[in-house]
Amino acid sequence: MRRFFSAQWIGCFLGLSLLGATPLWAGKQVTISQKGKKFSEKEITIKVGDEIKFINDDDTAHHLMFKAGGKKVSHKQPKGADPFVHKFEEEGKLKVRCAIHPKMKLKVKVEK
Ligand SMILES: [Cu+2]
Repeated sequence: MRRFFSAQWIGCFLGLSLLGATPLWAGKQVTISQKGKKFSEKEITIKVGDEIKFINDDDTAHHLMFKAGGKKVSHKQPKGADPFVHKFEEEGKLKVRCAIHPKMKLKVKVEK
């Protein structure tokens, strides 16, 4: 019987990690900034497992609000606050809004 984890495979994975390649199973990270009371994109498409890093580049506070994977996310981000990173684990469409500025909207499509 052939073993699934052959020495070649292990060698290959080790080689990739040594080269600093992104492992196939790791999601990517997309940065969205908030400036001029707008998100830097109107809509984005990401994959399940990807993360969005929200940055507040404004002179004012923002308050991120969205529903992803059946959970409500509410994150206040004052001026100069640390970035907020969220990992999207489920497929679907959602809207990210700001509780303070109703005109701010970002459509997010999470694909498999
Ligand atoms: Cu805002």
